[in-house]
Amino acid sequence: MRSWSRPEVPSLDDLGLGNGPVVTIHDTSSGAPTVVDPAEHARLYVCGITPYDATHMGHAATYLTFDLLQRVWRDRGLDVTYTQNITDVDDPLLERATATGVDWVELAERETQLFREDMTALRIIPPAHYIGAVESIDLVVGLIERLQKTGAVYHVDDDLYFDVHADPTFGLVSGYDEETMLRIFPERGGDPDRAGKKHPLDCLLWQAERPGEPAWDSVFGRGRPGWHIECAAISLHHLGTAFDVQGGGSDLVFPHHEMSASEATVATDEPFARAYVHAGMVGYEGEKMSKSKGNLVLVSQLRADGHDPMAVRLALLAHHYRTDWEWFGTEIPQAEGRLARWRSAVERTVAPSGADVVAAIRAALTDDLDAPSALAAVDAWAADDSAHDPQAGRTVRAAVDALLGVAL
Ligand code: 5CA
Ligand code: ZN
Repeated sequence: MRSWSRPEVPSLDDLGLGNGPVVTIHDTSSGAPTVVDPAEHARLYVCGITPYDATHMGHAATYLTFDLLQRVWRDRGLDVTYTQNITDVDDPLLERATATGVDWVELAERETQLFREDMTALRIIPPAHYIGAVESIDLVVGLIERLQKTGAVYHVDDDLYFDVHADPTFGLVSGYDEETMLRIFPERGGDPDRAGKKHPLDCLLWQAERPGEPAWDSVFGRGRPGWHIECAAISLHHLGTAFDVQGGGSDLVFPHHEMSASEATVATDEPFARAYVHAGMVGYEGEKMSKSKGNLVLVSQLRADGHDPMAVRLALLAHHYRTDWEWFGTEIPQAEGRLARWRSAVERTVAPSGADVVAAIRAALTDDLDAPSALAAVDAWAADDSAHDPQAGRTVRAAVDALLGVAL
């Protein structure tokens, strides 16, 4: 699939500021901070949207999290290969298409296009590989065939299931006990009670054609892929095994990332990702913001209301990515105030040391992507009217652009 336009990212090294430090980030799997410092080349996979409704602030917060990770990696001097999927065929998309009388392909295309426009406006660095499920059917079929060879696949009627106990490390990503898994599984697309399964947690790999639903020919008969195997197949193909970070919102820890990792590990006999990184959930009106509940604050609506996308970005950056938080609406005027203060501060002919601000932003972001502390450092600089550095405005403008993605 076509990705979206790439924002300019200034090189702080080219400005004489050297490269930034190594990033430490919280890994869900180990439950501890982990250093992600590949030699030259970082590989990132982030789970993309299911395109049946417009991008909301929760999605934006999650993609912004991994945008920050890319920016600190780039500032470190690394090349980054970033892959993201689009779940462009799945139950909720088909259900929405039927309910609204729209062709499912058109619905997916329309919402994916709106997502691209939102990501561009927010200056999110695009993935090098932006890959739809529909264009990856062959990859998925190939991965299921590899799994079959290990004996981890069985039939329930004409559908294919993954035997989670084929993976001795099953549970590694979430660390949940079986009771917790069984509670969450049905809430997130799982079918623990389906008759004929070997174990309630076994997950669908291939769903045989259902009347009126899209299906593709395969060696298993006509059908369509399960959700978890789609991300396993796309990431393995475009990034290889043991890539650096598998990312998404915390709602994907289990079953999605657990199952994808298990399927990939059993098929390849290699680790899937080195670290699993999860953004907290953004809520609204007392509940997780979600397309299915309809309690949405849309990026496109904020844009249409005339808000500067840089203020939207700053509103998101004011929250640490790992905390769950609730949208109240007051965030936008606060962010607009901050944006105006920063814009006038960088125009000063002399200002306090720019290099100190760069060091403070780098220190904050490489410490588990602590954006609120980075914002506080720029706030303090903007409020300080002692003046001695004639280059400071230029330096801070470049750092805020390169590291925080905010164009002043
Ligand atoms: N297509 C799948 C992933 S393969 C999916 O979860 N799609 S989604 O459209 O529901 O979500 C897209 C991304 O936004 C996921 O990473 C998800 O974890 C994240 N997300 C969804 N809702 C929220 C929320 N309220 N707050 C923060 N992140 C969210
Ligand atoms: Zn995914």
